[in-house]
Amino acid sequence: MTTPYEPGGFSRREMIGSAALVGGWMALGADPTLAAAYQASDSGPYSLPPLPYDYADLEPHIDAQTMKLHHDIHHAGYVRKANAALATLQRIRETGGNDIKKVRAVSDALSFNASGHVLHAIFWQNMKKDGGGEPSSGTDIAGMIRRDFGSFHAFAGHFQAAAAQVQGSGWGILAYEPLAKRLIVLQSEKHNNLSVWGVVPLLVIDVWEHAYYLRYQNRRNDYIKAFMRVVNWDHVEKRLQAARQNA
Ligand code: MN3
Repeated sequence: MTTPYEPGGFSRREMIGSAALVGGWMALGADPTLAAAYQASDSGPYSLPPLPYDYADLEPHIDAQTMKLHHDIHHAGYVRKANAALATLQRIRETGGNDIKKVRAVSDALSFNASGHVLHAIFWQNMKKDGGGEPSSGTDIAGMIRRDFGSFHAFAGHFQAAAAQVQGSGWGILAYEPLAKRLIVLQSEKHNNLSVWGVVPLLVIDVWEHAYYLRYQNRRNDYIKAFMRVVNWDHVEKRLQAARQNA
């Protein structure tokens, strides 16, 4: 398989290891802030990256208890299960026999959990204390948002509506699509449905209930507005630069 997105700094083995995933290494790009998420741990190629701030730093917009449970329990579970799926597939290849019939189910688990890991790793970095507002004028992300959506206001309305209208659990995603070289807004159901192959997520909002129910209960729109007040646009700009360099 040839791909126009081959990033630098990866061994062939590492690339093959994660190229099986939807968006795995492509989503990483060359963004150094995500490196900790892709360090091998004892149980496989993925690790839970530390939060880049304290649990309470996003208060009052995102509460500390939600951050702790979300990162330490939910995200950790995706990491563990993604590593486990890869290990199970390796065992199936080695032992063969009747276990080969489990490939469909384990592939499903790999896609779900590894995609969950990728998106959460980006999500934590996408937020910061005293974030929000609009990207600084003069940045590429500000210019491309204007070019591809008309205005920041139009983008924000589209992005928030996409997040609000996710059916069930999922994500709103601002992504760079490297073939058309433009920004697109996507929804994802669960972690891995409704994507476009090859896109690089730049800004992602988790709209699973575990991301907001403790503070906002069923008021998803209030949580989405709160998220917009903690967006780390400097990080989104860094991800865009990395995605364009590696496209
Ligand atoms: Mn989540």
